[in-house]
Amino acid sequence: MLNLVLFGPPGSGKGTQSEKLIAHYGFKHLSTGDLLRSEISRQTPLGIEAKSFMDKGQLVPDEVVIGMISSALDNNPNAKGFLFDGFPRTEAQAEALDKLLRLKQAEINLVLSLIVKEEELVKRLLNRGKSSGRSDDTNEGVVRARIAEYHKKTAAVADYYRKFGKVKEVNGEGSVETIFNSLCAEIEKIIYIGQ
Ligand code: B4P
Repeated sequence: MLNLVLFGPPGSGKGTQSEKLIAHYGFKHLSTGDLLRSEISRQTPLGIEAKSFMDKGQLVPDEVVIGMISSALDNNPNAKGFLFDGFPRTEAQAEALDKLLRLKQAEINLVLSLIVKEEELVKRLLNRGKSSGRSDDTNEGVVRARIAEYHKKTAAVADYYRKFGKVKEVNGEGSVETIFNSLCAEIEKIIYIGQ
């Protein structure tokens, strides 16, 4: 079982690249952003609570997203590997994920960290906001708050995995195809080592 984290600031291309990686490798895709937006569209109590944080550009509380991921892991007992997209976003989430995977005799094998400059992130997200209908993409103040939240709480997650030598940085600027090829090259290295 190969488990990957696709890591990076908001707008770095995690969602975009995840789609291509799951199509290519057959991982089970777990995006906390998608799971939360699904709860919001169904107007569940969890979704209503999450929306109040997301609309301000803040992270949703750890216990909410950890609970969601725990259920998603239990609901996919036969997955041959997971691609975590947008999770973990805090050190507490990273520790919780390690514990959940350990129960399944599994671990995170690789963290792919997309590197993109801040002005490019803002440009991409506001651009997506014109057509996506995502309320957190339309207001520049909220977009910048999300990036600030990333620096305050999420960047440290890479340091957590760095201690275990699991992080590979990949340039997240350029064409979607070029970035995809760079990500695949890193994945192939560990698939090869694992054989
Ligand atoms: P997410 O849904 O995870 O999304 P994101 O960080 O905004 O974007 P992503 O990096 O996936 O960007 P994408 O590929 O789409 O989070 C949304 C919110 O949910 C968070 O702010 C938070 O409130 C909450 N949340 C989620 N997970 C949480 C957790 N674990 N804990 C607490 N809260 C959580 O790309 C963005 C745009 O760039 C797209 O329009 C795309 O077309 C474009 N793009 C992509 N690659 C490009 C390239 N190479 N060149 C040009 N444009 C590109």
